[in-house]
Order: sequence, then structure tokens, then C-alpha cells
Amino acid sequence: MKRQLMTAAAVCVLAITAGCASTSAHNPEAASTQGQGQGQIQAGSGLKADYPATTAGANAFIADAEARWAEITEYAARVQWSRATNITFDTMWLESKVNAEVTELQVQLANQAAKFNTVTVAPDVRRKLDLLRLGLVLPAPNRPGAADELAQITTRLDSAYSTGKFDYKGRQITLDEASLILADSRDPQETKALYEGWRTISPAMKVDYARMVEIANEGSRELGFADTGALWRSGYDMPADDFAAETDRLWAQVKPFYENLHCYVRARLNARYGDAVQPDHGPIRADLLGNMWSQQWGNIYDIVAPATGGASSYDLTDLLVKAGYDPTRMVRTGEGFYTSLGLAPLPQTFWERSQIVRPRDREVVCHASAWDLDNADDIRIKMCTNVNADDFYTVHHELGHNYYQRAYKDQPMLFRNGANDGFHEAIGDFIGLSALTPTYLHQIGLLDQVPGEDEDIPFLLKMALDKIAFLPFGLMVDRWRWDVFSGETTPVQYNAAWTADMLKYQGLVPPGARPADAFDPGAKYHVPGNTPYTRYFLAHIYQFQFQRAACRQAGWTGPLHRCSTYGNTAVGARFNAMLEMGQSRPWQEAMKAFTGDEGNDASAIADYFAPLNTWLTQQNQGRRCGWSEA
Ligand code: X8Z
Ligand code: ZN
Repeated sequence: MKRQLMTAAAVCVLAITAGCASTSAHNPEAASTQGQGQGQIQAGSGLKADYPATTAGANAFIADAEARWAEITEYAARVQWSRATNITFDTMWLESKVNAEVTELQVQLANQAAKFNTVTVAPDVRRKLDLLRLGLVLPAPNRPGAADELAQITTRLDSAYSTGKFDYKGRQITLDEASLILADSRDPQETKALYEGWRTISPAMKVDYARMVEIANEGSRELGFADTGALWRSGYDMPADDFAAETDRLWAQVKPFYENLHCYVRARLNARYGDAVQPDHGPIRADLLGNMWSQQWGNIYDIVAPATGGASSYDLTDLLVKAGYDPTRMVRTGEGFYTSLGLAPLPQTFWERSQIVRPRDREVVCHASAWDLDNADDIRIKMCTNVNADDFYTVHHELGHNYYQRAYKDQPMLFRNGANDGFHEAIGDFIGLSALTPTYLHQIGLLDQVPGEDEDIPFLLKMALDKIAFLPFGLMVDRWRWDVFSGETTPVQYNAAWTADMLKYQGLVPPGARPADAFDPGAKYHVPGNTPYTRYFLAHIYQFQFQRAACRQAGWTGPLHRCSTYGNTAVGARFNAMLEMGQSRPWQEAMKAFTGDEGNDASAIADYFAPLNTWLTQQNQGRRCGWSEA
């Protein structure tokens, strides 16, 4: 997960990091910025000098910036880890303080970097200067107190989400408990209560969120961007407007397939629940899909399984439970896939320092993330792992971040990140595509025998429920945020706009009218956690490109969905070579190095799911698909 400049910490969050953890990049020692003009060196900033706008000045600035960045990101990551694994007044205080320092430094570095815009420098130096200018997630403006205020808000929002609980059947439950019940519940009254219950944690975030948008926009404008959304869109080695158009193009490529899936699932839900709960036309009721945000639908496979012509003979959650897996064994199994590709085992410190299960005695951030605390070897995951299919996938996902972090650790400091944030998300997902194949599950002893071809459609349907259903969600979260940052959506419109985007992109509606004070976006981690989300949309395209390329390299000639790269060290070596590049080159070069592809290409998804799309089209014959009532 990282965003461009992040750094050490986690890969799921904000600014700094690379995984899904956090390190915002906000800044407080704004006090030291008082009265200074942009680009000036202030006491306490850590930069050694105010560098002249010359080639030598640029080189010296970059050397200083890399040293300072390495130092502050390790410090920040350790504070952030402390807060994320033990949320208290004091750890929140400490995190706000360090995040403010980080933001202040980042803003200062961005301003300094811009001074070299017209200076002749070596290509690597130019890339580093660009990364410094474009790599922030939430910049603070250069006035006293702004970075402090921003940092306090972001720590408060993230902590409010992570400690959120609601009353359910007379007791307070957490998101993880609610998610487990929702995955299995087939009672529409219960799913509605869980959907609405979880969303009672977020109205209290709205004022903070609106204020945060104001401050970050002010900071973005000072850096020369129209708003924070424009800053986010600038980190993809292409003009920001071209990037937005690129996501539109990719969505247009995959949307017919999503509509096909939506149509089929709606019909099966209608058959199961009847017209009063789920009509056979229009949008789908969001709480019926087995996931708190309806972003992955695999948990309702039993409802939508093919009525005739072959059913799936296994359920991965059942297999894991029956085989006696525990959370640590799930992670060990994940590591085993990576080492089978020839990559080194995880360090002993990974096992000593990771948080694999939810601690019983304190509040933590349960949303899964992968961390790199020292920009080198101190890699960890932080999860609240349960023994089920969802977390089997998530373990492989998180380890992908860690293996990426480790692969690029010898790059210069400013290149220690993913080729772009979507790459960081796609690594573990690519591994997961093989790890979910029946062939692999058989190899590790979870399945007694490999199912025959008659289980191809059930398998592909399961995969599509997670991967294809995700695509519009992967797009809509930032479509909502881009409109919020641009001012197109004002605070009073926050919830209505979110609901409208759910309908527009996903074809979903909440199970009932939302209350006037609702702030449903706040009930999705990445919104209060300030993690840009388009990365996941991209990752869902990239992972299939990686898979198609890897299987070609392996000489696989069968159907793409049956291919597993487990144990293929040649593929592993070539894949790791891409990982080792970090963000030293534009992402298009990293993509080409491993896949040979020129840029993004949704045709790999089409290849993977081709038999299912044909099958869905047959199933949908005679149905009116789509959700517009017009
Ligand atoms: O946030 C994550 C990872 C951490 S980077 C668990 N994911 C997104 C989500 O949960 O919303 C992975 C898939 C999408
Ligand atoms: Zn991730």
C-alpha cells in the first residue's frame, strides 16, 4: 500500500509507508515554520542547508533529504506501530506529534525540490526530486499550528474507527465480530442490523473529516495542486488528468463483465429471499452480499452456486478449520509459498514482533497491514487473523508487501517503495491467485484430490465474487474522495454522494433509508485511515497481468485460472528482479520488465475469466441486466 513517498512504515496507509499501516505524513512542528518562506531551512527541520538552485545544490539536497528521510521514517514507524498495536491517549499523542514532524519535513522537502525544476540534473536525481514533490498524501499548509491540527485529526479518525463498537443483541461488538456474523448470516433482518449497526460508529467523524479536507487542500494548493485529489492523481508517471482517464478506460473494459455478474447474483438472491427483500430488477441490497462494504462477495457463494452442472466440492474455510490450522500456521503457509519461489524466509524478528492475532487486553488497529520499520529488515505484519478463507487471502496479500519491502531495501532511500501504490497491492494478490488454486491446496495437503474440469465454473464463480465484484468498489471510494477534495461534494452532501456512488458504480443500495447524520464513508477503514484507494482497483488489473506473464514464463498452456506458480524458482527470480527495482523507474518499465506488457491491460482478466463470462451470459438469457430503472 504505500503511496509514493511513504516510507518505512506500513503499507496500508498514508503517507509514509508501504504497507497498509500507517504513517501519515502530517506535521506539527509547524511552529518552527513560522514566518519562514517556502523552501527556507528552519531550525529543527534537520536539513543541513538551504541549497542553491544548481546541479551541485540538487545533488547535495538529495543526499541530505535521503538521510533525513531514513532517520525520521524509522522513528515515525516505531511510534506508529506502538499506537497501532496499543491505542491509548499517550500513544495517540505521540503519533500525532511524530506525524506532524513528518508532514512538516515532507512539505519542506517538496518545496525545496521544486526549486530545482529548471536546473539540469541527472535522471535519477530528477526522479527523486519529482517523488519528493508528488509523494505526499495529506500535506499541511505552511502556517503555525496547521500540521499539528492535521496530525491530531488523522490520529483521532483512525483510532475512532479502530476502537469502534456497537450494540448488537445486548452487547457491544467489534468490526471483526460483526464481519464474521455477516459472512454467514442468511437472515436479512440480521444482516440489516449489522450493516446499520457498524455505521453508527462514523457520524461522529464527520466534523473532523471535513476539517481535515480543508487543511489538506490548503496544503495541496500551496504545493501548486488544485486540490488534494489532484495531488493523489499525480503519482503515476503520467499527467494527473491522463491517469483519471486511464482508470475510466480500464473500468469501461471490465464493466460489462461486472454487470453480467451483478445480474446473475441478483437473480439468485431474488430466488433465495423473494421480491420483498431482493427484487429481480434494479440494484442489489448491499447487506446481502456477505461483506460489510459489499466489496467482495465470496462469502455468499453457497447462495449463488450453479444450480446445475457441477458444484464446488470444497469450502476453503472448512478445509482450514478441519485441518486444524491456527493463525500462525496460516502465516507460515503463506511464507512457504514465497520461499518456494526461491525467496528468503522471513527473518526471526518477523515472528517475534508481528501482531498475528487480536490482543485481548488492549485496543489495536485490526485492519490488516504490513510494515517495514527500519527500511531494511524489521518487517512485520499486523493482523487480527481468523482461520477462514478471507484471512488466508489476506495473509498472502500482506506478505507480498513485506517481500516487496525486503526486495527494494538496497535501493537509494527515495526509491524504496513500490513502482506505484497499485504495484504494492498487487504483489501478494498475484501470489494469492496461485495459492487459491485447487492444485496448490492439494499440494499442501488441504485438498485430498484436485477437482476435475466440471469444477472450473464453480471455482471461477468464487473467484469472480471476490475479484470482479471488487472492481467498482475499488473505483468508487476515491471517486467519492476526489469529488470531496475538489469541493464538488460538500460536507452536507457527503453521505448522499457516497450512496449515489454506490449505486452508480456498484449497483447497490443500503438496506434502508440512511439517517440524516449518517457518514457511511467513515465506516470504511481507508477513509478515516486516509489511505488512497485507487491502488486496489489498479492491483486488481495488475495481478492478472502478472499471473498471465508468470504462467507464460512457466510454459503453462492450460487455462489461466488453473495455473499455479508454486515452486517455480525461475518465475520467482524474474519476479523478484521487478520487486528489487522499487520505484527507481517509472512503473511502466517495471511492468514491461516482468510481463512484456505496455502499460495496463484488462485483457488478462478477460482471459482468466473467459469461460465464466460465457457461462454467465447464458445464465442471464432472458433477464434484463443493469440497475437503471429508467
Ligand atoms: O486494505 C486492504 C489490505 C491491506 S493493504 C488488507 N485491502 C483492501 C480492503 O480491505 O479494503 C486488500 C483488498 C482491498
Ligand atoms: Zn495491501
